[in-house]
Amino acid sequence: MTDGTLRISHPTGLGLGSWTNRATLELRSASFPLVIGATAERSPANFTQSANGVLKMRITGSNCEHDRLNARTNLALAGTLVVNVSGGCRLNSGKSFTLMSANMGAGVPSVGTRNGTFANVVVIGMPAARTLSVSYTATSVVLTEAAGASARVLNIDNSDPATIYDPATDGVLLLRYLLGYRGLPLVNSAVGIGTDIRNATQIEAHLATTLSLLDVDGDGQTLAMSDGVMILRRLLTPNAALSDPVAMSAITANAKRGVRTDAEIVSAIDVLKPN
Ligand SMILES: [Ca+2]
Ligand SMILES: [Ca+2]
Repeated sequence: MTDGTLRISHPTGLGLGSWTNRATLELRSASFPLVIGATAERSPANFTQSANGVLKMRITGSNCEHDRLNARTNLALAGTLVVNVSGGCRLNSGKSFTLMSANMGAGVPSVGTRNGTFANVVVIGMPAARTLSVSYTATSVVLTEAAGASARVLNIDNSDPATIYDPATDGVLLLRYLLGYRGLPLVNSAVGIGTDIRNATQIEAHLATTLSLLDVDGDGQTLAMSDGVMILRRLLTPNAALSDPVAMSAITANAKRGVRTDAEIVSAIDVLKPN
């Protein structure tokens, strides 16, 4: 598969052989795992995702059921995994979810492994005070939910709550930094008020260490006129709902690069500004 989006809800909907995803594959089968290769077959059946592939899975409903993708032989992973938590699922008890498994075949060859990892994992719909992180075993991909907010990356000046995520300070600091300003020109008239406020050197260090997280459209670069502009727009419209496509598209208009959807980009921004 090389283009477009394929939504799939039948457990054997991809047939009996190997499958390579170079586009967008969206699972809709929380009741049954999507199986790559029937277990009774004896030839290898692998699932491969290339660097430009996007795999979308859900954790959904009041019981937090989740999509699964099982390969009879190998999983070879790259590209992007998008996990959407929705449908009344409340994650607050340290649950873990095995989203993908290799080596699920009973036939020969019976040894399959998981190889590679996703370059980007985007989680949409988590409460601000919880995190969902990905880990890998020799044969599987696991998401584990835990307490603890992600870091307040977008409180760039480390100001007090009144200006915690403020377009006129944090937003301006980010844009100036990405445009190359350092020292006094970086911080001039753009720092808020707080007991542990950062100076220019500390702001530069904070942004240098979090730069990859600020690549909110996931194209591999953190740029002023794409990531910086979209983050600034989100700081200006913090209450626009992820479910409002018009508002989401206003945030990303003429700025986004890469393959993420508008809501995925804004979700990636929101992760950086927990309450
Ligand atoms: Ca701030
Ligand atoms: Ca980017």
